[in-house]
Amino acid sequence: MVESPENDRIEPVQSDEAGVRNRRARQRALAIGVCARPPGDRDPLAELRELLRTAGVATAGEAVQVRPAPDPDRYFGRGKLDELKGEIKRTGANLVACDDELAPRQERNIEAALDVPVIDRTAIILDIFADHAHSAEGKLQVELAQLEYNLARMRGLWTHLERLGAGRMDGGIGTRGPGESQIETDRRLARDRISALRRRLTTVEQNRGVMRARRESSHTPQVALAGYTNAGKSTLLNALTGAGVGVGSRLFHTLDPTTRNYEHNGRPYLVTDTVGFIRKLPHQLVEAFKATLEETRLADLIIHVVDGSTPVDARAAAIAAVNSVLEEMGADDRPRLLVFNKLDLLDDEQRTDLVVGEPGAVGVSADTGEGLEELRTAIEKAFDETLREVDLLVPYDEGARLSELYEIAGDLDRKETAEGVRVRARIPVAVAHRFAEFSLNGASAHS
Ligand SMILES: Nc1nc2c(ncn2[C@@H]2O[C@H](COP(=O)(O)OP(=O)(O)OP(=O)(O)O)[C@@H](O)[C@H]2O)c(=O)[nH]1
Ligand SMILES: [Mg+2]
Repeated sequence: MVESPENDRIEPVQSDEAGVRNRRARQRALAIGVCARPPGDRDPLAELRELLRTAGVATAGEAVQVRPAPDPDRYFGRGKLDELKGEIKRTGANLVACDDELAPRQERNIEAALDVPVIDRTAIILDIFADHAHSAEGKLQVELAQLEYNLARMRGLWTHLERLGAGRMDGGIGTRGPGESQIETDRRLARDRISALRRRLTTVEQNRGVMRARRESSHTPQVALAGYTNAGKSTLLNALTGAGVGVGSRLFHTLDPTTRNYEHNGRPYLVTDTVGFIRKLPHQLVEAFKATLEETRLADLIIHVVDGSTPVDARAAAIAAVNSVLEEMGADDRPRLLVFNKLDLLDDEQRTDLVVGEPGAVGVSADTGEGLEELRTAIEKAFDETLREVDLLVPYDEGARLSELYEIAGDLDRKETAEGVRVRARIPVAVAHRFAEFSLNGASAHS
């Protein structure tokens, strides 16, 4: 289907219809990547294979070149590109998938040299996001990111997409969503569309802000789960709160934020699960998902969920990738708690290795429930510092203030006296002054 982007109509990104998935499965990719140092027993293209699998593309073969940096014109060196021709023949690959984002020039040159379509890491991730976006907001965000990506490639796109389509009949990775309409349009129309999408997203953002403000006024601690895709964030949200959020062994299963609450020692906590991060996460996505990621940026506490069962190298890379996305989002100043998940997959020795050098980190298994109580306690402790003990005497005719206290403090200790209700509670420092007039210990008077 070809959409015309000139109007303000926001069409959802085309979802898979029956059969599309099969067509895509016929795609067999030769996965390529550049390594700065010899890989040794590392598996440098493991993640790219996983991304391709999630996108429904089979990996037919792999090629890695060790060089300090990719060649600016051809990504690989000339000699290595020649080798790839033989590799494509041998493996029957009908697509080349590159582990890095390619400059349009690199893409064109590889295609010219190998005569098969080339897709890069960013296009694959955008395609997966397009596939996994369910909410109206998610679809708008993905479409915006795809348009931004395509706009930068507009000059080459005319021939590029035609060739992609011709080489593979129809459908397939890199041709869905706005990609199709780009062929018939020009830069100006694409820009108009981008502005329209941005306007729509601003409205969504404002609505989200209203909801957030309502939650904030209740002073319930807000916890955000952040982490590499597939670390087990959604599983952990379900385990902590009993929510029924979808879980999947594919990458980027969750795109829309979900917030649920749980209670611990009488105090409610709000937990938000949202989109996972990845190494070299396309910046167009971080930009487009701003509203979604806002939940993380404004959380009182960020729980950084790490898959403890991944090999140490990949784990360190995943942790670093998450830290850098948090930084890019401007969330690196939020209090953070490191949580190693999937403990059930580890033996005793591996469990010990995990927490060495990570004091304060908590180990859990979202699957078996192991460590969840420790995690709840660690979360409670993180908020403890923001609470103040107050001792109040609330007159009987101040019933409304008393219910306000209940709402804020959750658990409180009350005793009826002749003058009023004596209340001992722990309330957030930020609101303690609101009850100063009832204070018996004076503590709430100076906040
Ligand atoms: N063995 C084991 N598997 C787990 C555990 N937690 C999650 N998993 C599995 O890991 C995979 C990913 O889990 P999700 O909860 O979907 O991960 P996520 O971090 O939400 O992933 P995205 O939404 O893609 O970012 C699923 O197959 C889960 O069943 C755990 O504690 N132990
Ligand atoms: Mg998830």
